Amino acid sequence: MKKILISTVTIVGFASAALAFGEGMDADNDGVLSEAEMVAAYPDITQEVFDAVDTNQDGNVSAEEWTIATEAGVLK
Ligand SMILES: [Ca+2]
Ligand SMILES: [Ca+2]
Repeated sequence: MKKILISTVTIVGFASAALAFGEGMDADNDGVLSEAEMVAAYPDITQEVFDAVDTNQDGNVSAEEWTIATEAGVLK
C-alpha cells in the first residue's frame, strides 16, 4: 500500500513539473494525450512515431512519455 501511495505522489509531482505538457493539446483535459489529440498537435505524426512515444502501448501518451519523447527529439 505504501508503495502505491509513493507512486501516486511521484506521478502527480511529475505532471506538475511538466508544465508544457498538454497545453493546447489535451482537448478533453483527462491528463493524457489520445492518438487523436496527438495527431491534432502533431499533424505529421505517423503511427510508427506514435507507437514509439506510447512506450507502455496503452493508446495514450502520458506526461512522462511526452517528456521523454520531446527530450529525445522524437516530438518537436
Ligand atoms: Ca486527453
Ligand atoms: Ca502510454
